[in-house]
Parts: sequence; structure tokens; C-alpha cells
Amino acid sequence: MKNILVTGGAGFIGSNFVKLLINKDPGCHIVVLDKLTYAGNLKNLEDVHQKSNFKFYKGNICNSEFVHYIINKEKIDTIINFAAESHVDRSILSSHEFINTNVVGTNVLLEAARNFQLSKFVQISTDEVYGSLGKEGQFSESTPLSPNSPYSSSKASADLLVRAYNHTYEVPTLITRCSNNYGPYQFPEKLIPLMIINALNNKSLPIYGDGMNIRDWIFVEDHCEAILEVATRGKIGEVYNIGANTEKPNIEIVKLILKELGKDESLISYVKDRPGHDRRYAIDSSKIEKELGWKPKHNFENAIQKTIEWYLSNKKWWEEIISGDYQSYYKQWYIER
Ligand code: NAD
Ligand code: TDX
Repeated sequence: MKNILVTGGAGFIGSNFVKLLINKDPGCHIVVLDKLTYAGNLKNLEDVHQKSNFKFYKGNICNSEFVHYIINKEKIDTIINFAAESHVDRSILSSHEFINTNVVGTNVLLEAARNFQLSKFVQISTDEVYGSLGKEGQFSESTPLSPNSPYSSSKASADLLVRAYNHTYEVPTLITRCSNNYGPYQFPEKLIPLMIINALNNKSLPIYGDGMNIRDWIFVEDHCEAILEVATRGKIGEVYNIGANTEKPNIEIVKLILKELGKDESLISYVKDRPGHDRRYAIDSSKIEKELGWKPKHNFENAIQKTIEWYLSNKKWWEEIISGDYQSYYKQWYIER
């Protein structure tokens, strides 16, 4: 792994990953390809922009000519694909871009990996491809794919394409499936940043349904370290689940955020549920722990505090976001729905 194409590197997890990689492996050459959709932000990469081993291209992973041009020019040997439409609620409003980027775009990258005989292709997937759990159990790598939202079905489709390219063309692929991330630079449409920002602005905190849906949380830096382990030492053709054994009902997280910010629980507002809302996710990450020796380093209590502090000290970053197109999305999803 020397010349690495990180697609979606201006988003939340991708930008955290680029920063980790540049610190851990200063000898590698990192090339980011990102369309800069509403979720992509060059400010997320400010710390690395001036580094000589970093290069940014604005573009679409669906554009095969451009992808081929970059691979040739930058002598790419590895693709790590973070690029995606990533928000479940937006996929419910309209699925078109989810199919384009998440399915067609992944296919374009796989074709490029095949044609250029790249040495590795890492697909960043999600635990949502497994569907929803009842009260008991956890997702393992052999849990059947059973996605429920347009978002998760587009990600599952991509995973199946990755599997097929490995099986049919022997493209050296790896897939990671991680649980819910939180941390710096997360776009404020997702639960944790949305609740922090609304609380800071004394706006109501919209909880879907009864607030008892459960997600399994991991700090983004732990996820990024796991991806690096998989990319460097994972067994080709394999899938690795990633998680930190931190199941929490949504309401508990929202109450914790209010407490940390010294705000009143009267800000909580129960709103119309997300259609098809998955009840519970929980991920078994024993395979990556046993095979690659990875373990999360952060516990939820400390890392959520670190996250809240980041949003408190980076007001300018999120104020610019929420003053733009975000307003019309917010109105469409939370007020007019
Ligand atoms: P994000 O929405 O913050 O970032 C996505 C990035 O991809 C953005 O920079 C965007 O501009 C870029 N992008 C979108 N379409 C593109 C296209 N056609 N061509 C090039 N770039 C494009 O998402 P995230 O939360 O950082 O998620 C990154 C990846 O991790 C996604 O594949 C997501 O499915 C997966 N994932 C996310 C989570 C989570 O909790 N956020 C958990 C597990 C897996
Ligand atoms: O306003 C809200 N109110 C609310 O109750 C929002 C935005 C969310 N929720 C609930 C829905 C979920 O049960 O909070 C939980 C988390 O919601 P999201 O932050 O939208 O995440 P989720 O739907 O679980 O998906 C996330 O994790 C897996 C990421 O967005 C995906 O990209 C990733 O694959």
C-alpha cells in the first residue's frame, strides 16, 4: 500500500481516516477523490492540504474516465472506498443518488481495480446491511444480508458487487462493516451532532418514535484504526465487522447530551417515526479482534465528551453548514413530513 486513492475523503469518516493515515504512514501518497456533495467539506481536510504527500481531486466516482485518469497519473495501487450517500432519512426522501453513488459508483471503482490490476480494494460498508435485530443477538460476518432502507439496500448491493468481483475476477477485495460512528466533523444531520447543535441553539430535539431504538456506537478514530488494520493486514476476500460493544437507546444519548450541556429535558420532542426504522443494531467484532488484534481504545463516556467539546470549539464549522441548504432539508424532513 503506497499510492492510495481515498474516495469520499472529504466526508466525516474519510477525512478522519486521511489524517490518521498521514500521521501513521508519512511515506504513503494519499490521493482523495471527492464530489464535494452537501456532506463533503474541504475544511475537514485543512490540516493535511499543504502536505507534499497529499493530493485532492474534486470529482465523481461514477465518472470512469476520471477515475482511470487519476489511477494512471498517481500510480494508484490501492482504493479505499468511503464515497457514499450516507444518510438513511435522505434515502427515504429520494433514493436516486444512493443507487448512483453507492451502487454504480462502487461498480466503476471495481472495474478500475480490475482493469488496472490494483493490489487492494477496500469497501467501507455498514452494519445496516444485516437489517434489524430483536432483543437478543449480534450481527456476525455470516449473518444474512437483509437491508431495510434504500440506503442500506444500496450499501448491501455494493457489498455483493465487491464479493462478485473478488470471486469472478480475483480482484483483491476486503469489506468492513462498522456500527454507528460519532466524533469530530460528523455532518449535523446525524443523531449526535444534530442533538448537540439543536441543544446549543435551544431548538427542540426531535426523537423518532419512542426513542427506544438501539444503536451500537463507536468513536470514529477507533473505526479508522480498524480500517487501517484491515487494509494492511486483512485476509483478501474477507469481511470484517467493526464495533465497540456500546449499545444505547437513542433517548439515553439525547438525555446525556442535554446533561453535559446543562440544558433542560423539556427541549426533547417526540416526532413522527422514520418509516421502516430498524429497531436494534449490535455488532460482534470478535473476528477482527482475534485475527488482526484490533480493539477500540475509547470508551463512550470519554469520547462523547470529547465530541461535545469539539462541537463547542468548532462553532464556525457547523454554523456555516446549518445556514445553507441544510435549512431546506431540515424543513422538508422535520416540519413538512
Ligand atoms: P459522509 O456523508 O460524511 O461522507 C461521504 C463523502 O462522500 C462526502 O465527502 C461526499 O462528498 C462524498 N461523495 C458522495 N458521493 C460521491 C461521489 N459520487 N463521488 C465522490 N465522492 C462522493 O459519510 P460518512 O459518515 O463519512 O461515511 C463514509 C462511509 O462509511 C460511507 O460509505 C458509509 O456508508 C460508511 N459508514 C458510515 C457509518 C456512520 O456511522 N457514519 C457507519 C458505518 C459505515
Ligand atoms: O433526528 C433524529 N432523531 C432520531 O431519533 C435523527 C437524525 C435520528 N434519530 C434516530 C434514528 C436512529 O435510530 O437516531 C438513530 C441514529 O440515526 P442516524 O444518526 O441517522 O444513524 P443511522 O440511521 O443509525 O445510520 C448511521 O449508522 C450507520 C449512519 O448514518 C449510516 O451512514 C451508517 O451506515
